[in-house]
Amino acid sequence: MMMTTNNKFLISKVAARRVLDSRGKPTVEVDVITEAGIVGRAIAPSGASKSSYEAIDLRDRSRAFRGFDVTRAISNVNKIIAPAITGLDSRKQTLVDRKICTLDGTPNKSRLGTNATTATSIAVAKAAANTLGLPLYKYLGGAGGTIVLPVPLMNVINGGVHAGNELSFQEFLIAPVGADSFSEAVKIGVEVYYCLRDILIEKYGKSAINVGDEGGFAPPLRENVEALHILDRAIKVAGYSESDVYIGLDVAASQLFDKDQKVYRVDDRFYDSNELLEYYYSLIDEFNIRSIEDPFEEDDYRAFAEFTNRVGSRVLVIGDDLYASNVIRLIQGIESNSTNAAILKINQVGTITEAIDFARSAHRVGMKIIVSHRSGETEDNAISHIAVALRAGFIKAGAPARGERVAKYNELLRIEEEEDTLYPGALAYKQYVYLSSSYYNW
Ligand code: 2PG
Ligand code: MG
Repeated sequence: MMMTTNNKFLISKVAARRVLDSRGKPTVEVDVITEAGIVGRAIAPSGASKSSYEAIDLRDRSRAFRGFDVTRAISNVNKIIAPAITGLDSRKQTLVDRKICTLDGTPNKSRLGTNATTATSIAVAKAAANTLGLPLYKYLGGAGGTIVLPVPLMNVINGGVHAGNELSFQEFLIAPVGADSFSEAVKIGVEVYYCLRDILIEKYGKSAINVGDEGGFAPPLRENVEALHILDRAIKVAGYSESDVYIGLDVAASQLFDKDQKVYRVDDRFYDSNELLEYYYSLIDEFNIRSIEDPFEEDDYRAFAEFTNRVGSRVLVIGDDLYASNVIRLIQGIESNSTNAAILKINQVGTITEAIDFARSAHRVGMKIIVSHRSGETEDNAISHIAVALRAGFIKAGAPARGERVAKYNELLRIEEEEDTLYPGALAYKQYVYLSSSYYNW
């Protein structure tokens, strides 16, 4: 006998549209509406320094928007995904995501496009959360227990492919760990950002405070060390010590790697991976660097492992392009002890379920997870909720400036108003501290 169901959580409509991201590029926004008439809306971000192993962001390659239009991805949502998930229970995230993966049928979402699948997957989660009347972080993270707010890794000096300057490292970040709360961490981050601004103007003039894609300054510097000295000074001038503010780097080394010559071009010099290791050791000796993301190109698990073995007790060695939020690549990293931390970007893999599987697998072996934005972002603040839901302890969301970046930090300030919140500060960096011993809702 057929059961009739009157379930307000059933997906009644899925609709995609073209909106713009922070670089003015088209991207996919998806609305998922439940039978209750409640909407979940999400927008796909997009990267510039991408891993070869990440899911494919589908672009039209037509003349419109100079090849960046997303009409194919939009039509994939409206014509392929929508009919397949309409009628499913929005709370069954795993089922919905599995369906999307099956429809795509490729290992890297190259048929439907990760822009189509990511926006849909997140919109489904939001629709279920909104229908339940819960904030997304509670819905995904399970009710009850202390809310762990993440340490913000704020990218205050931009280089690499995110800026029009000569700096080879892509990101120079600050982590305000010596705060008692997330809001105090934001205050510290902003104060350092202001001081950095003043120092840059004083040293190089007003053009030095033009900003890059992630809201950090993009000064006309050529040497990474120079940027680190300035950052160090800004932290001190703002009145903070080494235990208050840690420094982080995202080298994005795949961008600096010459595959034929097997060398990295850094500050106009060439390094093989052993020389690069030595270079990093000297930087870590001189500066208060506590995290380095992608210090080597995306296939060099061995160099990552050697680096982690040597500095891992003091520094987070983070795999971003290395793993591309992909569990298969993560397993290889775990087996070779390549890193002690990993970046999580949902659109690198294409659905929330796969992203959470990745985070769980990393947490299970004591690897830290840093939930991350992309350089092309929007007002969507889902990653703030996901960082809290996962008890990740870290979020990387750009400078404390520019609307699409502060949208993430502002949402965390709102979440902080809940009772029983914890800001882990330096504890988040400690090995063997599991902020993530939480459970998930499905
Ligand atoms: C990174 C990211 C975000 P993109 O490399 O970590 O900062 O950059 O989104 O361009 O890949
Ligand atoms: Mg990176």
